[in-house]
Amino acid sequence: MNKNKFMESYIENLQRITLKNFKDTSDKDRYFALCDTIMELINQEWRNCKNRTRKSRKAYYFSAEFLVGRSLGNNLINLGIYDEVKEILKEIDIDFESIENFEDDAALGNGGLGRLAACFMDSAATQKLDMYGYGVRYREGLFKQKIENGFQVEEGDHWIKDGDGWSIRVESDSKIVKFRDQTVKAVPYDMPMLGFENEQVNTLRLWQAEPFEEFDFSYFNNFQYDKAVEEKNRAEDITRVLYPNDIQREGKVLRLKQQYFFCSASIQDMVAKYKQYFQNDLQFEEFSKYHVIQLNDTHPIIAIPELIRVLVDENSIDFEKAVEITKNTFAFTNHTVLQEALETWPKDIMLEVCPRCFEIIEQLNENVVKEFKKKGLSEEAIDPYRIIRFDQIRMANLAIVMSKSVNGVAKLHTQILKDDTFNNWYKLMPEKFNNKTNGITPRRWLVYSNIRLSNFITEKLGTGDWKYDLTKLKGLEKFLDDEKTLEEINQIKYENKKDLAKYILENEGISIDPNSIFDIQIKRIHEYKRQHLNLIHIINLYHELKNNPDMDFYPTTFILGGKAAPGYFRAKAIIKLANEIARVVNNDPYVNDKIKVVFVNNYRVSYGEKLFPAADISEQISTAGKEASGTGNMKFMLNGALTLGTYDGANIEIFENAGVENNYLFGAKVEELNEIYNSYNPKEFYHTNEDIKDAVDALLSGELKDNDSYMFLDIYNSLINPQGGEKADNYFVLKDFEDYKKTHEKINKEYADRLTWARKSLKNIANAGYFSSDRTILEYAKDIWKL
Ligand code: NBG
Repeated sequence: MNKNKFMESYIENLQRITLKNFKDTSDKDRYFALCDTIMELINQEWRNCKNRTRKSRKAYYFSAEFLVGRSLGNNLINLGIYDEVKEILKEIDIDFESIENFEDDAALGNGGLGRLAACFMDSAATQKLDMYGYGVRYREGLFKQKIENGFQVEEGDHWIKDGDGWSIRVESDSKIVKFRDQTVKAVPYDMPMLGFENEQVNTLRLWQAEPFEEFDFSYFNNFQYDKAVEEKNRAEDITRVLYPNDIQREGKVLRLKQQYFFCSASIQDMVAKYKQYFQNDLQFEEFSKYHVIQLNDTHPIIAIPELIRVLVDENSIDFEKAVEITKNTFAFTNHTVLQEALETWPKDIMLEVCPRCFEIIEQLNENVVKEFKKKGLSEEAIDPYRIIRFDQIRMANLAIVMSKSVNGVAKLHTQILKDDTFNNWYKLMPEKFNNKTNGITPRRWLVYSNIRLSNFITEKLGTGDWKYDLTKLKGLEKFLDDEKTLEEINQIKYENKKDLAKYILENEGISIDPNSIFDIQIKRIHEYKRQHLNLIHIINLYHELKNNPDMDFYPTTFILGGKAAPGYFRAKAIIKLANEIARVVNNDPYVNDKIKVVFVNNYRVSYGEKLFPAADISEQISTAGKEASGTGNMKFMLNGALTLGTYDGANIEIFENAGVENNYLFGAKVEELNEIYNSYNPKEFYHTNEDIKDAVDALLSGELKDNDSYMFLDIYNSLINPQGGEKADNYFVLKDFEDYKKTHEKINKEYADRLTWARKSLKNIANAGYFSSDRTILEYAKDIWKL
């Protein structure tokens, strides 16, 4: 990059877009001008990539969520000009951090599933894989979380209200999407996805819904202005909001409309391009040779009948042949074993949204039934395989029959899919099933967000090659017994903790001590993730410290963060509980120098970038068998935190790679939980374990106040009183409590030996290479996509 040229065009852009003199421009102006300048810089390579890949085999990642976060810093890192641009800005007296903070997170996802899609985009480009992302351009990203009086309050997140510096509207590629009762225009916005220091620029294409005709002038001329605007609103409604549910599904017409909307537009886009570039294959003989579609969970499965529809109805392909093409095109990833997330759609809703797709699904269902009868299965034996049953369309079944590959996202998860969730299918078609353990991009989650550690690693290894091949971190193991290195590791962590403490003071108004242990649990709030296990442990510890002030104890700061789905009462109760514990503990002068509790407000990607580098302990305490993989666990590990975790999801692989002795494993395993499932009685634990009783009783003793919301009673009941068909303590919180507490005590003792701790930390960093999403994406490319 030519520095002078960059500075010149930056200032020129700034003045052009604002019509102001340089010194009068605001941070917002400066931010958007910088986006423009960077977009100009990559324009040529982006076009080259688009042109070069017209006729190449590509993977298409279909996802209802892409949790991109902020783009400025990451793009500069990937372009390799982060430091230079910072310097240039400094020369003209612009503070990079303040314009960086101007950028709103593109929160187009709920949690891990959406963030995984974003990490995959980064890794695919970095590995020079031609992967195209297709999704939805929500006007409102995930809600903003405010905490009022300890309660979560949701606020709108109109993330593009000031503009969108990172997208290009490609009007000419617009598509028409037809619903039973409505026809809308799908307009693509393309975001460049930059590879790390290479020439690859892939595209993330997000569709926005707009009215097919801007205004109905007949209404307008009749002075019925409301009616004229109505259609416009009805169209725009489709991409107005991201459904704020993580794991749970929403059985709403609008939700299915959203799914069909982006899938239909994307399929039409692919077919139109194919016809344009492969004019001599109007029979689509080779369509699946050039396309593979990876379905990110159940949300985009409607793309399957849509491809058949477009081939059959619009291109006169035989139905059976269209089915064959489709089967060779799709692959499906499952992201959870929780039943509440496996989508099913009632027939009437599907008829209301996309009747033709329903017809096609009916036919596919008949095919399945016929085929299985031929195999000699009885009507009853066929039931689990039916795509439609009791007028419910079972999307996962549809995806499994129609895909050439079905994968889980961590070893244990895939095993559970085979043994349990999809066991019926696995027995018939074992060859389809495979595992792809998740990963994270080291560019965002280390190079960008933890500059100190990143520079240190490069210095130690003598090269920055590890940024392209994260397994090279293994080279750090030669410093395991080098005291100076270990001290440096501790020093870096300390500096990061100081930064976080400052940020937390500014944002949460709580002062925390960077010399204390930073114990962090950040993720969506859900019972299976067991934030309440963490919280009742804190209550018990607090009581213990009060009763025994001279107890040997290493000061600890417990940090929690995460959003609750707005309709999930118990998750919101957990947030209130966290804030209430924080209020009581932080205001108690008798324990104050020993424990602090912080619930960070509005946890999101950009907050995570500050939290992961500063953690000593990574809390990964889900009930064994329930967390499909987790990816936050990997971000912590890569940044040198030790995992306090159950034998669940990718934790297991973290223990395998870094050594269980360098982490803290606790809790019951899946097999044990399966065994005791029917006989489990949490009351036994409550009555026989004083610590449990002490902590659980505190929920109702009046010491903690839920402002008459009955939230703490709800948590209490969920733990020990079976209600309304639901078993008590479904997630085995009380069962695992004692082991959790003991493990915390062990951590507290061992932390004091700072060098031994640093050695464990280094062990984790050195073995985090496996968890790069570069590795994951290369596995998809090799095993499933054959790219
Ligand atoms: C989530 C799982 C996580 C996993 C991510 C990414 C859904 C449906 N699933 O454990 O809960 O890490 O997917 O695979 O959001």
